[in-house]
Amino acid sequence: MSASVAAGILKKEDRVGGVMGEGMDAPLVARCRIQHDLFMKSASIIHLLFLALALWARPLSAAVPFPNVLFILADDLGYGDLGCYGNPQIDTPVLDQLAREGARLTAHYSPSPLCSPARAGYLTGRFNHRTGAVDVPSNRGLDRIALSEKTMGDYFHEAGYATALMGKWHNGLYCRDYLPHHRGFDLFYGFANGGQDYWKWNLLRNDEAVPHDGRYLTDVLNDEAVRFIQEHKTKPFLLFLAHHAPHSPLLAPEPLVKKYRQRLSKEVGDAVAVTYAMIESMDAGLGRVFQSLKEAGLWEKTVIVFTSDNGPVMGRDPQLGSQKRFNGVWSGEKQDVLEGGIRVPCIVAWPGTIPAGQVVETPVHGCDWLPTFFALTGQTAPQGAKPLDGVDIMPLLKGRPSPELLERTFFFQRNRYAPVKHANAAIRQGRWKLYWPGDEASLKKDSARDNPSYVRGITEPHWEMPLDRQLDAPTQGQQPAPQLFDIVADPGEKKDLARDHPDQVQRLAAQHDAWFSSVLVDWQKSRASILATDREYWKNRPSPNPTALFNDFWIWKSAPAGTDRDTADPLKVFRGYWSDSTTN
Ligand SMILES: [Ca+2]
Repeated sequence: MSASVAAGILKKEDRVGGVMGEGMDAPLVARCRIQHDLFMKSASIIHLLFLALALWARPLSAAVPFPNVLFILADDLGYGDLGCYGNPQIDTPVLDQLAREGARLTAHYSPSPLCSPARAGYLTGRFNHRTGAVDVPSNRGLDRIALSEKTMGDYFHEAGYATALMGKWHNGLYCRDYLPHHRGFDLFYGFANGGQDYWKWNLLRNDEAVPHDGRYLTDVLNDEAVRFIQEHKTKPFLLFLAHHAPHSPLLAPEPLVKKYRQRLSKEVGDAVAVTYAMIESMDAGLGRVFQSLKEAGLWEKTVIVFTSDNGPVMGRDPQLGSQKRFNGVWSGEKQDVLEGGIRVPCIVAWPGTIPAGQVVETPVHGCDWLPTFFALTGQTAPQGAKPLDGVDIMPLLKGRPSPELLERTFFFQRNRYAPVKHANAAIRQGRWKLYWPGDEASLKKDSARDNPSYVRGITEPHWEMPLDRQLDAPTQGQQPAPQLFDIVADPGEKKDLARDHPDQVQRLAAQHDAWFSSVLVDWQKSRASILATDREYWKNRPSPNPTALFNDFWIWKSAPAGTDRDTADPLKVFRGYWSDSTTN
């Protein structure tokens, strides 16, 4: 999408205008008419007739003036991981049914192929670079959304909604000001880092530690969602349910694992069996969440979106082996801006308002959800809110595709640490996609320096440490030539057409470069803001003792062979990890 589109997303006509979608059944037509026509300034006789019919067919929902929002985000769940997206081996009956009752999107793009930046896009409705979140290392602050940004929580809190974020955050760990309950969410029930043990989890309920109690993490989050819904039967709410499944560590209830071990061939292996068990477990729990909406009388008063932050991991799990599995026709996986990394399942349901059984092929971007949801409130954006990069797509979901949406321009770029223009970058416009592969230098991970921030959080209670203020300069090896794909004729991105269409290459490259320059300026501002707030945060707090923190830390397993844990200095073993934070 272009910057010019961005500014106008909350126009009233976008959310209330409308023509009848063809192929809709009579009750749905009536309900859509209620939504549209109530706001019409002048109604024709035909309109009035339709309105009368609609009112006769179904009374208006007077108790809840605008709908609840339930946004469900899975973690590392790929396009091919649900039955309704063609997976022949997995059982996901609840989400398959949700798709039958709503819309199944076949060209839904996550803002980024990686956890933190993808979430930043979903949460702010802005390209992730602008927010500061471009990578995952919490110890470097690269996962953070700058405090100058407004989140979905801020928008809905100020609109009078009850707001909650449950599950994985991964958009700021070390400075408490960056946690969800300081970012517009009344309730944070989850974990702030990128990974968590599914049995020995350690959660936060706002500032209170919640120790594990024997339940499976996925069940814990669904239980909490049910509780939240039961407590908010009369007040509109935004519930951002960020499931950790099926992200590693790969752990699932044994009976389900056993079922998939028996179902899958030996060649597929245990890692996939466990992954599918994790997904089915989530699916079953979501069935309980949906049932609680029905029992509370909120089923037709709640917009539900289910999607994922990025594509599947297809590498090797250290214990369970290959994670390679079905992912539709797409190339690439998590971290890639090839379709397999960014095109993720997305089901949208609002029973009675969004026509059931739709398959939406128009490209949709993860930044669209905030403007789409918020337009339903009829409120103005919070003070200090910045222009959004997404647009309100509710008209599309109600059955009104538009040429403008079909031709929108989407941008993706993801490398390690500081953003590099032509590293793992892509622009899609209509049927064309221009793609720059990532090179080894810009994608290389400094594991010794980065891993402790993830690994520690998996098994340990939450902990604080200063931000690593050092950031390596952008690195890129030989700049790869861009490849051009006709994404409609060649969805698997196999045939490079760059030589046949140099004009398209030049045109799209120019648009990408202009976009990158724009978001890079915003990233630099956000980065400076994040460093400044961190410096202020730690000014009057004691620095943690690194030796104590690293004592008995299982990241020692990744130390070089021959390292004596009892005598080695962790600061030297994990060189650079603490950076200048220990001397400031
Ligand atoms: Ca993820």
